[in-house]
Amino acid sequence: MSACSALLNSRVAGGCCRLWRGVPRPVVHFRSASVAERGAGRSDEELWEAASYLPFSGARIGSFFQERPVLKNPFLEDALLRGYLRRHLPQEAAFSDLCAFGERVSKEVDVWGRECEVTPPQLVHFDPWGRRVDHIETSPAWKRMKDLSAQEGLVAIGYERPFGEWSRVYQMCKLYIYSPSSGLYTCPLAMTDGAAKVIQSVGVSWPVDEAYSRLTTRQPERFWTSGQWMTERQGGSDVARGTETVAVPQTDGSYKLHGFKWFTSATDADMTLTLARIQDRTGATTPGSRGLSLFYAEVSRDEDGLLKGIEVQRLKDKLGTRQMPTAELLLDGLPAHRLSEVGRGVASIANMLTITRIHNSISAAAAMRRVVQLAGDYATRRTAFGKLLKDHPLHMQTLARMEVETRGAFLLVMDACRLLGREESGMATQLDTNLLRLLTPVVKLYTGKQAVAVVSEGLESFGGQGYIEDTGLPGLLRDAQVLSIWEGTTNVLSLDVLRCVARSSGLVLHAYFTHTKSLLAGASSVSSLAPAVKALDRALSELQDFVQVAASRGPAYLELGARDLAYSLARIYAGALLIDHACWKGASPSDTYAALRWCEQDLCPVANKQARGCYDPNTPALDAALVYDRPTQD
Ligand code: MFK
Repeated sequence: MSACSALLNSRVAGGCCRLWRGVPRPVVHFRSASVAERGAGRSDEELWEAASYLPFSGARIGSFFQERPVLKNPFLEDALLRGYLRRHLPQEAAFSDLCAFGERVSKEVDVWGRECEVTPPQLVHFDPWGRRVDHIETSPAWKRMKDLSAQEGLVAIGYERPFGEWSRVYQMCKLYIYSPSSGLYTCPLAMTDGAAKVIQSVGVSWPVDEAYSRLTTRQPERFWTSGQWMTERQGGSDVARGTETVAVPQTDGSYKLHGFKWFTSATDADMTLTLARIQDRTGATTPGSRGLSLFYAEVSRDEDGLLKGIEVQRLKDKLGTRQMPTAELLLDGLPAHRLSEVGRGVASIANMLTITRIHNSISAAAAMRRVVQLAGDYATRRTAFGKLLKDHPLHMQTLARMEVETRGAFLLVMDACRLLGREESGMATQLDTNLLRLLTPVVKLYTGKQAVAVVSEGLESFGGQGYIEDTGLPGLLRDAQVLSIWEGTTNVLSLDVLRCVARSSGLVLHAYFTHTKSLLAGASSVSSLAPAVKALDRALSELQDFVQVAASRGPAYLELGARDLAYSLARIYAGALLIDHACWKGASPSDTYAALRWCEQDLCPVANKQARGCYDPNTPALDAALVYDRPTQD
């Protein structure tokens, strides 16, 4: 008997009858009764009437509706975040602010974030009378995000420094709570923070004193955001060779910029920092990095409402980050001021890159945290195979693995924030400074990759609903994908790691080994952590061996190992941070468990791959042959 006829029979047998007598029958496509069913004594008529009790029809859609995952206060829900702050920043003011902000994010701001997603920005090129206007229209929610960012001090805190060396940690904790609900407003905030940092480093004086005060204000009506226009048509990684924009000196000492910026994020900014090559009297420029200088420009309109020196060519059609306007810009005489010494553009904008890369890492850890929180909540609501998801051990194992990744990412990025805060408050030792230089690219590249993997796994934990656009879940994955791309791709940052090792003559690695060992020192007597400490000790010595061997080989060898080296640095350092946190007197059993689980993975892939000859001289040719392997002609 088919499932359908079984259902019919049970209904009819149960005698629970509400017949369609006297009303037109609904149009139901129902197969004719089989001989066996007729034999069971039911006429076609009876079967037809029974069909009307099917719970699904034009009038009824069934009574079961899956409960949605609920976003609760992301501060109160986050045991590691609260534990970390209790340990390092036990200030009532910080706690109550983060708690109140978390409440606001879950109750109010998250809805705005969704509004930003469903109301993406539009470019209006012309007014109704044909005049060019180049207006980027953003949603009301996007504008509310700007006001909120000022009021909550999301940039300002980094400059007010209310908690001394821990101010950056406090600021970034706020951004961590905010990021997945921000409708990507964290992107303009990252660049705004970076611009304020650059201005501070070159000196807060005319012509950027007003800009600095606006970037760091808490007054919404004064608050400015900044762009970071670095990418041109030739690409965004090799900035030194790819920048064609020229700066034409003016008699008053200012410049006019002419060029084409190919990928400008959050283009509704009030100002920007950008790179260009200064033309001499003959129109010649200096090629390469030495030819680049850093410029400050305001985005403003003339009395006719036209953008001064800028044409917005078009908005980008992106996989994600659709909430935010990203544009191609023609700079056609944009008035600008030089901020760096001539030819020191890249070095000067590097301060901005440090800040934006840390913001990027915060967004990555926050995306992981958000999907883990939602998936955990959903597991308490959805039943499958007779029990809630939370009671399925395999499901909980998957969520626990995501949680371990999230904890590692959180501690990695918080440590970079801790070091940044120490540097900015004048507390940093040389070791701190060296460690920050090394960790910034490592943390950014590692968390960017983790975020994509964890968020993707998180979507799967919702089953098909994770793939449904208006649940808001797919947007998390789309927005995570950019985190490993912008602000330096994984490989570009891996090479940055090599470069900072070489430029510091290995001092950044010395700082790394010294600090990692000091993190482990307190754990040697903690028996519950012994397997993790042992694994980490072994990985550390493997890493040291790799560094020694690699130093005696050529640059090609190091380049091939660069990505695995960066991953090893990240995994070992995160393991040490998890162990260190688990040793804290306020730590929970889950802190210990997370450290143990983290340290079960391959902590030093660069050593394992080296042992398998992955960086040997014949490898590049074999890799290329594999990539371009094509069918041979028969
Ligand atoms: C939610 C988060 C949102 C985040 C905001 C997203 C907004 C998206 C906007 C963008 O995507 S903007 C584009 C971002 N672009 C990049 O991140 C560029 C990626 N490429 C690199 O990072 C290259 O490594 C780099 C352009 C820096 C290479 O340029 P060069 O000129 O070949 O660098 P070089 O010669 O190694 O260094 C020049 C100087 O800069 C040196 O100083 P010195 O001359 O004093 O020695 C370097 O030490 C310094 N430098 C380079 N990278 C540095 C650095 N200093 C500190 N930190 C660094 N990372």
